[in-house]
Amino acid sequence: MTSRRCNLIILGAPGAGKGTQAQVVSKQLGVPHVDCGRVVRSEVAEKTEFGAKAEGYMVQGKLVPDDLMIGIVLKRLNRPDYKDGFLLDGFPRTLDQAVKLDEFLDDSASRLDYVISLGISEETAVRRLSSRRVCPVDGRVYNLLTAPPGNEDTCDVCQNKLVQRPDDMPGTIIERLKVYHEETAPLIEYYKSGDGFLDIDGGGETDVVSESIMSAIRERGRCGI
Ligand code: G5P
Ligand code: MG
Repeated sequence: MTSRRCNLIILGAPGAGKGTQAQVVSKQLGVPHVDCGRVVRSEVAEKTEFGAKAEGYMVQGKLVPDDLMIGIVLKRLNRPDYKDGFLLDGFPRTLDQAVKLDEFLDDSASRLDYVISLGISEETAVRRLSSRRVCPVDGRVYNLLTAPPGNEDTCDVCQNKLVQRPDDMPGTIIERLKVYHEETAPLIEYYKSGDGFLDIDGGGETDVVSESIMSAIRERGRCGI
């Protein structure tokens, strides 16, 4: 049984900035980032058995069933690269997933050090997702309005043509926000009485939001900073 040094989750609606902010926090704390949406997209692209089962849910903006998702995420967290901790982006998203994560942490004599909850308005979510573009090769995320690539529609790093995620089409964005409110938003209640709960306004400029998160973490002083 190993006790992990630092475990975090980041919660928020589609477009709240989970992936963007998780990268900053992961780098600052030296904790690996698990982007659960990216895990699902890779499995779909690689045509694995999991990917074949998950694809239909994802393209419709629905959640992948709990049993599938819990299995794949917990299996990953058992890998040696997560032995010192993790930053989970996009898990848990249902009460059942949260309970299973708690059991997993109990079994390894660990706990959640921080729950970062990013709040944004629905209007901001729709605007951000409609203007998001991603690199299909390295997964880098851009925004046509606020974080555009240097050169038209290509990735700054690998020069591949940027694409729009299939679930960033207008009808699917609305469905994802509905699913978020019904299934994931109740987790705020589940976590908010814990002393590692960080209620962050995610609606500002990217750097301002990053600083709000990092200063809240520095204030509590866990995870070695
Ligand atoms: P995903 O991929 O986890 P969502 O819907 O939870 O999908 P998404 O869309 O990835 O979340 P995000 O990560 O919160 O959004 O946002 P982001 O990509 O960082 O930023 C969005 C845009 O805003 C970008 O253009 C960025 O530049 C800009 N931006 C970011 N931060 C800021 C900021 O602070 N300020 C400003 N001004 N701009 C910013 O999951 C996909 C699917 O996988 C399945 C489901 O089907 C799901 O729909 N799935 C699961 N199913 C069941 N259970 C789970 N646990 C699952 N996990 C994934
Ligand atoms: Mg994301």
